[in-house]
Amino acid sequence: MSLSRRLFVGAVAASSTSYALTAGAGPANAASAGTASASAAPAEAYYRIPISTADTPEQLVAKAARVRPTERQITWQRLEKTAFLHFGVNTFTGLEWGTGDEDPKVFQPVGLDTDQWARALRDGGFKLAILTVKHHDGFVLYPSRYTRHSVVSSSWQDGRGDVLRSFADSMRRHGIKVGVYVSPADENQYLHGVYANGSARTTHTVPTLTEGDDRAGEHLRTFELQATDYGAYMLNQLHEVLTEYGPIDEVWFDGAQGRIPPDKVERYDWDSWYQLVRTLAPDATIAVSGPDVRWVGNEGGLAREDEWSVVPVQEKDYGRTDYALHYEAADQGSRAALVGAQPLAQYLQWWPAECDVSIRPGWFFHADQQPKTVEQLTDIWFRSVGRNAVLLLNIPPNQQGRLPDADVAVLREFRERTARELPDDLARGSRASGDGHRPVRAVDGDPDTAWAAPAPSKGTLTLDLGREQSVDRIRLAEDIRRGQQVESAVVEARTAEGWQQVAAIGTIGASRILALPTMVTARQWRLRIVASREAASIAAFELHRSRV
Ligand code: FUL
Repeated sequence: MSLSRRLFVGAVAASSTSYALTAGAGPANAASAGTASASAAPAEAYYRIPISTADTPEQLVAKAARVRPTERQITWQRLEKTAFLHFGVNTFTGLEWGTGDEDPKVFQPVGLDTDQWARALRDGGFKLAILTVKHHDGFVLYPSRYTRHSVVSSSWQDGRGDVLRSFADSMRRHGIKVGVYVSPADENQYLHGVYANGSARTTHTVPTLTEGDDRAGEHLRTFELQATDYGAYMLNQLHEVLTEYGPIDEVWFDGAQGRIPPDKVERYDWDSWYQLVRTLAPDATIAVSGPDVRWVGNEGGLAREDEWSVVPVQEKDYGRTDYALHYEAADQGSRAALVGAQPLAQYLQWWPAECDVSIRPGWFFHADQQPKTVEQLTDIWFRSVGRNAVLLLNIPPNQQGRLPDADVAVLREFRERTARELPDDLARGSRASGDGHRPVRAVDGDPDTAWAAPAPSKGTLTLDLGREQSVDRIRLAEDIRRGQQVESAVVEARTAEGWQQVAAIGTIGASRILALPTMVTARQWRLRIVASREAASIAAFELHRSRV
């Protein structure tokens, strides 16, 4: 049954029926899909487009050119730098993957200070932070009604502690959006609960009221969803998190299994989980094992030089978006990649890359490890934010429940350093000319306006800075509301010898930041589109002289 035809029950059921997760099957795509969903939201009409082995290479690229991000993906992409906080029983046992059998009393963050986390992240320039509400060990950082393997069984704060509450309140007070990591793998539920217990997928009412449930008697909106026993456990926890700690802006479903034996893996109820998230947290991107955000394919925080946001995908399990090419493939989106993926791919989808990496060697805090240097973080920033991806940097709280001073200092210096990499934009407000429409819109500093190149694989945008300027950093951006189109471009500067090429690139996407090998001094600069799918829309052509 398609998601859009699942019915909600409860007081507001009627208003929920227009929901459709696979929004790409909208009117514009229906003809080729043959799977039209009349309820798809118009804003998401091009989020994914079906393809088949019958498509010619030209048809494939024409479809890729028509794929567009959703509003929530655009909002997410503009965050640029997001933070991860791995915190839980592992913080106290020294493990990276817990056993599921930890004594909850090991969890003793006696100096928990989430305001300190929030100040450090704000001062580091982070706009969203994701907390490991539950890692693979299954220990839960808020008092869930569905397990005792949580903060309630710790003597810390006499079992009345709630890290998620404290975290969410602090982040919001400091203007930082809240994200949650809820691990599908759950070793405690595997050992002592319902994980992979062989239960059938049946209809569950969510939330499922527990004995003495404080919500009993309330006018509660409920959902009838297909799930196994463990799938329902996840749904009930997601319901708690999304309704009692929201608004939530990113839900991170990891793909790893922890220590659970590979033959004991649950078949996760992705369709029901996604449906609940979409309904209760409509602005949240569902990341990694999810349809909105793609894991870049490594844990070093590094995007490909040419990183595509339009990629071939297949649907697995109960509706999980998966790569059609291997997740580590060096090329996920060029014309050749689209053709290469054809045997497995079902759709071309806007599935942008998120680059996760830890500031320390481990994801969890270990006293003997040190944070990366500002140099290392800046290199990662060039290769993530500067390559059409969002950076997700993990800063693990220590056993006190604080971010270590050394890491906090590095975060602040990292922010100052990236500001010095791209100080004042020397191209802002310069005289812009060129073919196509409104060249001035590439230099007005507004990400929502763009120069429109005249035709596919054509267009030259020339800037006259009024006087010679020395430049060693360039930032380019496509208006991704018009998709990702540029496949090849060059930047040139007019010197005494005439126009000289200073950089040649493949993709641009939401942001492409270039560090030139040497300073180039010129009054006139131009961007030439060499190859593109549809006509390019360039929202930013920035020139900087770094102060590093
Ligand atoms: C991985 C997990 O296994 C690690 O523990 C960590 O949470 C990382 C971000 O994702 O898949």
